[in-house]
Amino acid sequence: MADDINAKLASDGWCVVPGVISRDMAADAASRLWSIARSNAEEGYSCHLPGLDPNPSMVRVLTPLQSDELFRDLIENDTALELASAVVGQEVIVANCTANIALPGSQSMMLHSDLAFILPEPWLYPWSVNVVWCLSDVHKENGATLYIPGSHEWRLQADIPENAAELLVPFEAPAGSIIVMDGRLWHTSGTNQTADEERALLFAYYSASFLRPMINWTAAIPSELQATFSPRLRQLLSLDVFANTADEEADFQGHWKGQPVGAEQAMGEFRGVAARRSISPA
Ligand SMILES: O=C(O)CCC(=O)C(=O)O
Repeated sequence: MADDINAKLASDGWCVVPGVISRDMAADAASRLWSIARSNAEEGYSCHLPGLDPNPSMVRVLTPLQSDELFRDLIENDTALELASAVVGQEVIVANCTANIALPGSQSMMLHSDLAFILPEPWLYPWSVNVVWCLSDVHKENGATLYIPGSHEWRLQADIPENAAELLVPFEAPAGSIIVMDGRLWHTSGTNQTADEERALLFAYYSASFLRPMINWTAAIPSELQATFSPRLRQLLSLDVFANTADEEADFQGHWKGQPVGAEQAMGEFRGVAARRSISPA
């Protein structure tokens, strides 16, 4: 990744990378979100979360990964993963993945940082990162996400100034870009003041692998679907047995039940230790 992008991420806590996917692909992804929202509604799940949004003009799609391969490709996208690792460290996992379509009339949710959702204060290190896929053009008038410059340096809730709401500025980017946002950056959704623009964003939220994700992917994704996933996607979603263990350590540990050597050798070794125990009980 270009040095200037990494330097900007480290100093400002965010960067925009344009053209990661084409405008057509972004538009296709946005229309697939609508299909997912529809199937979730058919199953009885509303895409309005009254605890988060002041009105139903924000359409929240909570299951992109489970519902469509395109979003699984985006979560594994090389550019996204490279930037996520540049913020968080080499081993990242997926903490959550959801999308918000802000329709005209949608309004701001509460100010928050994404790291605060998964880790209590103090927020000392950039242990999470949101890669925000712009599936439409995003600008102030159509409800661009608003952030507070420098807020990734706030360590405690008490550091939030009283005039925080006055400090918000929009992330603006063309469809097909990603906005990479340090998990400590305080932000909120904007207000969509346009007559007819839909602002669609996919939030691919990654964290360091020692933090528990917001979703237990093993429980959320049907096992037949999990069986089709690549090794990298399985690792990103923590689907395999080892968790909270660096890759190399998992290699030393063999199988989670022990070293896989076969019953004959394992029983021979076991009889050896059991016999020693009977001679000299611990
Ligand atoms: O939709 C947005 O612009 C921001 C959404 C957000 O931060 C969230 O849903 O946690």
